[in-house]
Amino acid sequence: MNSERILILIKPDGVRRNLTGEVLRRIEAKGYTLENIRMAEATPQILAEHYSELVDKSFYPSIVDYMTSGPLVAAIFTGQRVIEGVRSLAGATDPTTAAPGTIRGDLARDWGSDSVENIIHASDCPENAEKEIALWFAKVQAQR
Ligand code: IDP
Ligand code: MG
Repeated sequence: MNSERILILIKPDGVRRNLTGEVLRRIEAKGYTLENIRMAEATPQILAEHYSELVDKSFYPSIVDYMTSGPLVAAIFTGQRVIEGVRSLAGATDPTTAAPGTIRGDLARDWGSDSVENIIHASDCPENAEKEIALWFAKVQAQR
Protein backbone atom coordinates (compact mmCIF):
# COMPACT_ATOMS: atom_id res chain seq x y z
CA MET A 1 0.00 0.00 0.00
CA ASN A 2 1.31 3.40 -0.98
CA SER A 3 0.15 5.65 1.86
CA GLU A 4 -0.27 9.31 1.00
CA ARG A 5 0.90 12.25 3.15
CA ILE A 6 -0.50 15.72 3.77
CA LEU A 7 0.95 18.83 5.40
CA ILE A 8 -1.48 20.78 7.53
CA LEU A 9 -0.95 24.11 9.24
CA ILE A 10 -3.04 25.27 12.14
CA LYS A 11 -2.84 28.93 11.22
CA PRO A 12 -2.14 31.68 13.80
CA ASP A 13 -5.87 32.29 14.42
CA GLY A 14 -6.36 28.63 15.29
CA VAL A 15 -3.45 28.59 17.75
CA ARG A 16 -4.48 31.97 19.24
CA ARG A 17 -8.06 30.78 19.78
CA ASN A 18 -6.94 27.53 21.48
CA LEU A 19 -8.32 25.37 18.65
CA THR A 20 -5.15 23.34 18.02
CA GLY A 21 -6.42 20.32 19.92
CA GLU A 22 -9.88 20.49 18.33
CA VAL A 23 -8.45 20.56 14.79
CA LEU A 24 -6.04 17.70 15.49
CA ARG A 25 -8.83 15.76 17.23
CA ARG A 26 -11.05 15.91 14.15
CA ILE A 27 -8.32 14.65 11.83
CA GLU A 28 -7.27 11.89 14.23
CA ALA A 29 -10.90 10.90 14.90
CA LYS A 30 -11.41 10.47 11.15
CA GLY A 31 -8.67 7.85 11.34
CA TYR A 32 -5.59 9.47 9.83
CA THR A 33 -2.21 8.92 11.48
CA LEU A 34 -0.12 11.75 12.91
CA GLU A 35 3.43 11.31 11.59
CA ASN A 36 5.11 14.48 12.86
CA ILE A 37 4.18 17.79 14.48
CA ARG A 38 5.93 21.02 15.44
CA MET A 39 5.30 24.64 16.31
CA ALA A 40 6.73 27.15 13.87
CA GLU A 41 6.77 30.81 12.92
CA ALA A 42 6.13 31.73 9.32
CA THR A 43 8.54 34.11 7.61
CA PRO A 44 7.93 36.06 4.38
CA GLN A 45 10.54 33.79 2.72
CA ILE A 46 8.82 30.53 3.72
CA LEU A 47 5.42 31.95 2.75
CA ALA A 48 6.63 32.98 -0.71
CA GLU A 49 7.45 29.31 -1.34
CA HIS A 50 4.45 27.88 0.47
CA TYR A 51 2.01 30.16 -1.41
CA SER A 52 4.08 30.47 -4.61
CA GLU A 53 0.92 30.37 -6.76
CA LEU A 54 -0.58 33.34 -4.86
CA VAL A 55 2.37 35.75 -4.56
CA ASP A 56 1.16 37.87 -7.50
CA LYS A 57 -2.39 38.28 -6.16
CA SER A 58 -3.48 41.69 -4.88
CA PHE A 59 -4.42 40.15 -1.51
CA TYR A 60 -1.06 38.42 -1.00
CA PRO A 61 0.22 41.06 1.52
CA SER A 62 -2.81 40.32 3.72
CA ILE A 63 -1.87 36.62 3.69
CA VAL A 64 1.65 37.49 4.89
CA ASP A 65 0.27 39.72 7.68
CA TYR A 66 -2.14 36.99 8.76
CA MET A 67 0.28 34.09 8.62
CA THR A 68 3.02 35.99 10.51
CA SER A 69 0.62 37.26 13.21
CA GLY A 70 1.63 34.53 15.68
CA PRO A 71 2.92 30.99 16.08
CA LEU A 72 1.41 28.17 14.06
CA VAL A 73 1.45 24.39 14.21
CA ALA A 74 2.66 22.25 11.30
CA ALA A 75 1.73 18.58 11.17
CA ILE A 76 2.06 15.66 8.79
CA PHE A 77 -0.78 13.12 8.58
CA THR A 78 -0.76 9.90 6.56
CA GLY A 79 -3.37 7.55 5.14
CA GLN A 80 -5.05 6.42 1.96
CA ARG A 81 -6.57 9.47 0.19
CA VAL A 82 -5.62 11.65 3.16
CA ILE A 83 -5.41 14.81 1.01
CA GLU A 84 -8.97 14.41 -0.25
CA GLY A 85 -10.17 13.44 3.23
CA VAL A 86 -8.55 16.29 5.17
CA ARG A 87 -9.59 18.90 2.60
CA SER A 88 -13.14 17.62 2.95
CA LEU A 89 -12.89 17.97 6.76
CA ALA A 90 -11.41 21.50 6.33
CA GLY A 91 -14.26 22.82 4.18
CA ALA A 92 -14.40 25.69 1.70
CA THR A 93 -11.88 28.55 1.77
CA ASP A 94 -14.44 31.20 2.80
CA PRO A 95 -15.33 30.48 6.43
CA THR A 96 -18.64 32.35 6.25
CA THR A 97 -20.03 29.90 3.70
CA ALA A 98 -18.00 26.79 4.52
CA ALA A 99 -20.42 23.97 5.30
CA PRO A 100 -21.42 23.33 8.91
CA GLY A 101 -19.66 20.23 10.14
CA THR A 102 -16.36 21.26 8.57
CA ILE A 103 -13.45 22.77 10.52
CA ARG A 104 -13.83 26.13 8.80
CA GLY A 105 -17.65 26.01 8.83
CA ASP A 106 -17.79 25.25 12.56
CA LEU A 107 -14.80 27.15 13.95
CA ALA A 108 -14.06 30.15 11.70
CA ARG A 109 -15.83 33.33 10.61
CA ASP A 110 -15.25 36.68 8.88
CA TRP A 111 -13.82 39.13 11.43
CA GLY A 112 -13.89 42.10 9.04
CA SER A 113 -10.17 42.11 8.28
CA ASP A 114 -8.58 41.99 4.81
CA SER A 115 -7.36 38.43 5.41
CA VAL A 116 -9.41 35.26 5.10
CA GLU A 117 -8.84 33.75 8.55
CA ASN A 118 -9.83 30.12 8.18
CA ILE A 119 -7.90 28.13 10.84
CA ILE A 120 -6.31 25.45 8.67
CA HIS A 121 -4.11 24.97 5.63
CA ALA A 122 -4.22 21.59 3.92
CA SER A 123 -2.04 20.58 0.95
CA ASP A 124 -4.00 20.17 -2.28
CA CYS A 125 -2.01 17.45 -4.11
CA PRO A 126 0.80 14.96 -3.37
CA GLU A 127 3.45 17.09 -5.10
CA ASN A 128 2.58 20.17 -3.04
CA ALA A 129 2.34 18.05 0.13
CA GLU A 130 5.93 16.83 -0.29
CA LYS A 131 7.12 20.35 -1.19
CA GLU A 132 5.40 21.79 1.90
CA ILE A 133 6.68 19.01 4.19
CA ALA A 134 10.23 19.77 3.06
CA LEU A 135 9.61 23.46 3.72
CA TRP A 136 8.11 23.23 7.22
CA PHE A 137 10.03 20.21 8.52
CA ALA A 138 13.45 20.82 6.96
CA LYS A 139 15.17 21.76 10.23
CA VAL A 140 13.44 19.08 12.30
CA GLN A 141 14.37 16.39 9.78
CA ALA A 142 17.96 17.60 9.65
CA GLN A 143 18.23 17.18 13.45
CA ARG A 144 17.16 13.53 13.45
P1 IDP B 1 -7.35 26.96 0.44
O1 IDP B 1 -6.63 27.34 1.72
O2 IDP B 1 -8.79 26.64 0.69
O3 IDP B 1 -6.64 25.90 -0.37
P2 IDP B 1 -6.37 28.95 -1.51
O4 IDP B 1 -7.18 29.49 -2.65
O5 IDP B 1 -5.25 28.01 -1.82
O6 IDP B 1 -7.40 28.31 -0.45
O7 IDP B 1 -5.81 30.22 -0.73
C1 IDP B 1 -4.86 30.05 0.29
C2 IDP B 1 -5.20 30.96 1.47
O8 IDP B 1 -5.08 32.33 1.08
C3 IDP B 1 -6.64 30.82 1.98
O9 IDP B 1 -6.80 29.74 2.88
C4 IDP B 1 -6.88 32.16 2.63
O10 IDP B 1 -6.35 32.21 3.97
C5 IDP B 1 -6.08 33.10 1.74
N1 IDP B 1 -6.95 33.71 0.71
C6 IDP B 1 -7.51 33.09 -0.35
N2 IDP B 1 -8.25 33.94 -1.09
C7 IDP B 1 -8.14 35.14 -0.47
C8 IDP B 1 -8.69 36.47 -0.74
O11 IDP B 1 -9.43 36.68 -1.72
N3 IDP B 1 -8.37 37.46 0.14
C9 IDP B 1 -7.56 37.27 1.22
N4 IDP B 1 -7.02 36.05 1.51
C10 IDP B 1 -7.31 35.00 0.68
MG1 MG C 1 -4.80 26.03 -1.39
